[in-house]
Amino acid sequence: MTYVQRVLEDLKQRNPGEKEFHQAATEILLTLEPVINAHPEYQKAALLERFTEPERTVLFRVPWVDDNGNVHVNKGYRVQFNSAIGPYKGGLRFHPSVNLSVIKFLGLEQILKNSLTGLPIGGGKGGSDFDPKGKSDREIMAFCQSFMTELFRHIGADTDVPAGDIGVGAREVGYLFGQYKRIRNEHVGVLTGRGLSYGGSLMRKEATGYGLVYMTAEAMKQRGETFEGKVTVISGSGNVAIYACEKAQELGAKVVAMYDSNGYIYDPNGIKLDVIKQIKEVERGRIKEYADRVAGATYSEGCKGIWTIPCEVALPCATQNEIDEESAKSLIANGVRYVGEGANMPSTLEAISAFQNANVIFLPAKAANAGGVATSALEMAQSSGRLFWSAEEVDAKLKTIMVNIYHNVDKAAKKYGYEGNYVMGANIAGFEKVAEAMMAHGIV
Ligand code: NDP
Ligand code: 2IT
Repeated sequence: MTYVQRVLEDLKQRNPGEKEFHQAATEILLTLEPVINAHPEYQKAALLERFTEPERTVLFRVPWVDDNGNVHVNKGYRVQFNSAIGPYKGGLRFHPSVNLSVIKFLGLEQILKNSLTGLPIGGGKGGSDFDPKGKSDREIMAFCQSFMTELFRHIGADTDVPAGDIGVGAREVGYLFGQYKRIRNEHVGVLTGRGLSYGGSLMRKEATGYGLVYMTAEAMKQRGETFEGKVTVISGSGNVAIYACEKAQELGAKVVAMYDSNGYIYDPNGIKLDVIKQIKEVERGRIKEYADRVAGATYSEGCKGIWTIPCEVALPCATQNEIDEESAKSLIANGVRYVGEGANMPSTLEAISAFQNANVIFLPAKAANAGGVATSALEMAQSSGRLFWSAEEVDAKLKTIMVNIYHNVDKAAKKYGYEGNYVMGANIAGFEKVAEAMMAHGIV
């Protein structure tokens, strides 16, 4: 058994039942063999054992009172995974499916993603099993205030800087920031994704979706292609999906389908994004309503069917494991050529293999969705400098970062003899910097 295989087996035994964490660790560790073989000193320093064990895991109780006076208790999490190259950085997810395994998989991915951005940010992730759906604004505020009343003691602008993720957007970040500021009496860049009136950055809202499309467009450019006229399917209809759709459409793509957790809409004439924004951003409604408002569009219950729609480009932007092997095979049979992951770990290990075996250009999440956290790091830079950059300036930096990540990943894959394997390229390119910093710090 190799060193990498042994670390993976030990990780599975020592973290029993954490299936999402096992999945992310498997995807990452097995691709690192070539780097590990080139650096025997890593094994001596137990580098992988340390890399896969969070530096700190905070678990806490979050009690809150609903509008009828009933008391609820949720679980709160913050996993401070790795601070070798910068303060812990990563989002907060509020969704009933959140558990320690989910937060650890997201945290592990975040370490390498943040490294790929080229900016000084370590990896962390947090959240709660709280379900924001159907809650009033006051209930959301009560929950966020209670969550921050514990979290504040663990974070800080130079320590750990959370942001949004599923279920945490501008409204939640606002309530979380308000409570942090009240408790600490400090107006600092302790959260990103803040509103523009209190230290946020222009383009942060758009950054993940735009960044995903910038990278996919760069992969197309290298092959003499563009988005123009390409039929595209985007899953989800939240922050990442909406702005991926906006930029893809701007570049000429024909986006024909999107979904929420209840079902998908198909619009052969091309999605009308203003209608999606009205339903999702303004009304916080269900995507089903799109089919009632737009002639020629249809709604189908359930999510999986979206992957049976023929398309050249698929951009999964909802959640983990939304594309399994069967869905991947259906996409391949229907002619998909580019898959860009906007969500974190949206493809199962089997789906990734299917795409790679079929020579689909597969851009893995930690590279393709890094635009969000990269722009968060730009927000941190603006906060520290007490500056405010224009939208054009931030967008230009975001584009440069995404194009650079693509080429760094491409080069890393080629360097180790795996041309076109962007999963290997992203893991290796992200890991090299973190490994170097961890070695420099000694056994800590
Ligand atoms: P949002 O909460 O804004 O949107 C999430 C979308 O995904 C909604 O349409 C939601 O549907 C759908 N969804 C969530 N869970 C499920 C599920 N189990 N099955 C089907 N659909 C589901 O989140 P974001 O857009 O911010 O995040 C989407 C993905 O992108 C996540 O994987 C996140 O980790 C990743 N990501 C986000 C970044 C960011 O900057 N926000 C940065 C990088 C990655 P419904 O409303 O019905 O729940
Ligand atoms: O998964 C992610 O990269 C995010 N949810 C964004 C994290 C951030 O700190 O902006």
